[in-house]
Amino acid sequence: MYPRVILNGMLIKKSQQKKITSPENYKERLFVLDTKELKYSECRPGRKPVLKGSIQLSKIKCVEAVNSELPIPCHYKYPFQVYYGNYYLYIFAPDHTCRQQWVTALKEGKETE
Ligand code: 4IP
Repeated sequence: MYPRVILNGMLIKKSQQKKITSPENYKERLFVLDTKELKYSECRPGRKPVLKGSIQLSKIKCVEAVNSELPIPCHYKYPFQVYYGNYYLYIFAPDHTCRQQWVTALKEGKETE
């Protein structure tokens, strides 16, 4: 069966710093959640989105909103985390409602996958 898109939108992600030499940076990405995967792509005006990463829902262990006391160094201020494999992917939503939508959709997607 083909995957069905559940939710999509522009969010900001923190680099996962998978290597010791990886930089810490924050990039705006188009996130697409479907019934199988969470994918993120780079979008540039006049170009097709370029896929940068994907996480199978079956690999996701936990999804939670993050309450941080620390200043948030990007312009979207509502973080949530996706824990999968050995990594934490930090994603920032523009508002509380949007964050809640993503957290709920990811939890439901993970359960029904
Ligand atoms: C990259 O920095 C981007 O932030 C990548 O994000 C990120 O990959 C890389 O982290 C990080 O080194 P530069 O663009 O300055 O090279 P994106 O793939 O969205 O472009 P992740 O793993 O977060 O997708 P490492 O740890 O994978 O190198």
